[in-house]
Order: sequence, then structure tokens, then C-alpha cells
Amino acid sequence: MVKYDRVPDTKQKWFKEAKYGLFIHWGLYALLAGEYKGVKTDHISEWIMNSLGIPVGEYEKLADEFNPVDFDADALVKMAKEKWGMKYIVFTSKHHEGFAMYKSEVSKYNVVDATPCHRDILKELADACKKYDMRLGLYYSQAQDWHDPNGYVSHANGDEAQRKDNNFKKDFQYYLDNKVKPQLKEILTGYGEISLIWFDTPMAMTKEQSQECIDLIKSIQPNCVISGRVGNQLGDYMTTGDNFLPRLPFEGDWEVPATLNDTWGFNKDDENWKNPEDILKLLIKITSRGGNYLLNIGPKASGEIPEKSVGILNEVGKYVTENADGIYGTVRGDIYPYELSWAEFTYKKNKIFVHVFEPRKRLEILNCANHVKKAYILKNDQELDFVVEPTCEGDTIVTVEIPKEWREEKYYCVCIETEEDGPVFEPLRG
Ligand code: H79
Repeated sequence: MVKYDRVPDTKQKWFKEAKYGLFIHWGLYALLAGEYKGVKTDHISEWIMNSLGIPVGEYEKLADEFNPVDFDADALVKMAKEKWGMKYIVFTSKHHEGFAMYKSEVSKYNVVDATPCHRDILKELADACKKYDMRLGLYYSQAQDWHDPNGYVSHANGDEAQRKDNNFKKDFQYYLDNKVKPQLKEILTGYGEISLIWFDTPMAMTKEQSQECIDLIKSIQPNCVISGRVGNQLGDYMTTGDNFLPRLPFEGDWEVPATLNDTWGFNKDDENWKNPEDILKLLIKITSRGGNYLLNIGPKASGEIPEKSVGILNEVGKYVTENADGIYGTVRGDIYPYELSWAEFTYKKNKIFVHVFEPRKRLEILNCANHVKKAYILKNDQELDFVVEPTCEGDTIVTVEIPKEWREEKYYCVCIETEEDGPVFEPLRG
């Protein structure tokens, strides 16, 4: 099993504190929205070219139709920042399809030169991020490129002919030197500060090739964070599997990339939306275990953000912005020995935040032996009565009384201030 033999460290305070970011998957695949010539894809929609075996010459023609009249970068970034409570954005500058969503001199297959709209989408986003003081990161598919003859192609689920499409006959180094590196240079020099490069699917890249990408980035923007998927365990932080959440707290910097339904790019037929409560619980669990949650939207070809996504993120954002102290800047804590359906904890120095998911008369935190100074409802500072006492079995229990007007509520946060730096959980015994 490949394991990190080091604690991943981005050295970037903003990344450690951010906790919640917005992934944006947008490219030509949005035009197909999961269906090509009457055939619907059964997989993630941004893979449609690969999954349905659409020839390059056919797929390229999509660019002629790309005219996102409803895309408003300013409104999107403002909403992500103020309403959704997200601290960074990662945008697909080039996905596996090979199409650049910015003006590239390296390849004419880009949103300015190959479409009727001639809009530099990345420039629009970068300007909006600057205006709203939002960190901007860029997804760049460094190994797979289904448009470039020397880019890798994955066909794990493909037919016989596709699987025979041999990546090893390709001159991958040529592609790396003549497309990837020049394009990385473009996105790192033309759009102001880029806080993160999100690489993906390194496939057969050698350690040297991963390192070449890193060296190039750091030579231009030394503080730019590099995702774990640059390959060969060389990234600045650990990226979990897509939509996979570590069961236990994980040391160092890490992030879970995740979807709201079952696709990254827009799919008109995917209505399998998670509900806001599930998303919020995931955010708190990830935060509690020390990671960041990078949550995706897939704009339609018109540029409109799917209404369902906006609705879910608005709801989650309400909690996040009202309980900001219990989320941003919190740190991984010790493992609480019991599984609770009604709460998850996050931690800061001298503070335990209890995120309450179910109506309760009181919060009973068994085997917690902290010296408590104060307890209060986070969003309005309302002080709460509490006791710390031994149980009949001899363990310690912290009990926080919930006042009448809050007893029917769910999804609120109680802050417990402690004398100790972190939580003091007793081991189970007896
Ligand atoms: O950008 C998003 C995905 O497109 C990308 N990572 C996230 C962030 C991603 N690349 N690869 N994968 C996800 C997993 C690919 C799985 C595959 Fe398949 C199984 C590729 C071929 C077989 C699923 C099934 C996709 C096509 C058929």
C-alpha cells in the first residue's frame, strides 16, 4: 500500500484554516450535459468524450457552440464568498478533454480562440476573485489529455479497441514539455496570484516528471500549493479519493474533493442531489478530522449554476456563516471515544465546538474531563448552564443545559470554553 511517509504540510496558513472551498467543473462537456447523439452517459459527465468514445474531430466541434451568456463570474464569486462561506475556489483551467478555459498561446483549442464568445473565462474569474479577496486555485489535467496525441487516455471501463489504445506508444515527455509546462506558465503568469494548482490522475508519470511540474510552479509562484495528485507522493497535501472521507483524523494538510450529486460537470439527468443536512454533516466531519472540503458545482453551458446546487449551498452557507468560529481555523482533535448521532465536535485552542444535529434538552458529553469555563450558543453568545461531574460509574460527564427556546432546534453550535488547550477525553474502561 502506498502511504504518506511524512506529514503533508502546505506551509500555507490560509489552506490550513480554509476548511471549505468551491470546485468548479466547466468545459465543453457542459454542452452535452451527459448525452451525445441520443446516448446518455452512465458515468461522470465530464468523461463523456472518453466514455462514449467520441472522436476528437467530432468533440472539437462543440467549441463552435460555446457561448455562456448567463455566466457571471462576479456574481458567482460574491455568492461563494458571502453566502456560501467558501474560502477558496478551484476552477478547471483544462480538464481531461484538453480544452483550455482561458486564452492560451500554446493551443488554439481554447475558449477565446475556438468559440464564438471569445471570452477569457479564467480572466473573468480571476478579476472577481481579486475584487472579493477570494483565493483562486486552478485544476489542470497534467497527465490525461484526450485532445493531444501524446496525452494519456484512461479507458479502464472502455471497450476492447479503447483499451488497446496504448499510452506507452506516446511521447508523454513531448506533451509535458510542449503543452503542460507552457500552459502552466501561462496560467501562473497571466492571472495574478494563483494560490493552488489542482493536478489530477497522474497515471504513469515518473517521479521526475511530477517534480518538473512542481519545480516550474514554485519557480513562478513559490507559495502556490500543489495538490496530492501531482503524483508520486510529491504534492503539498493529501488529496483523498473523490467523495471519500477519512474515517479517522488524519495528520497534516488534506482535502476531500466532492460532488453535490453524482457528477462534476453538468448532467441534465442527474437529480441525485445530497440534501443540505448531509453536506453540512460532511463538512463538520471533515473539519473535525482536520481536512478541507472542496465542494463542486458544474455550471450549465449557458453559464447558469444549477438551481439545486445554489439551493443546497445557500442552506449550508447559512450555518457556516453563522457559526464561522466553529469551522474556519479549527484544528484536528483527539478522537472522541463514542459515536454520536446528534453531534460532531470541532476544536480550537481552549474551545470545543459542539455542532448539534438533533433536538436535545441537554448536551451530555460522557468521558469528557475538561475543566469548563463557559458554555454558550455560538451564533448569539447566549450563555448556558453546565455541570462537570462524575457519573455513578466513575467517569466524567460534561452536561450543558439547553434552554427551552432552543430545545426544538437542530443545526446550531454550542461553544464550550475549556481551561485546557484541547479536549480531554477519558479512555473507555469499566
Ligand atoms: O475532475 C473530476 C473527475 O473527472 C476526475 N477527478 C475529479 C476531481 C476523475 N478522473 N478520473 N476519475 C475521476 C476516476 C475515473 C474513473 C474511471 Fe471511468 C473509471 C475512468 C474510466 C473508468 C468513470 C467510468 C469514468 C469513465 C468511466
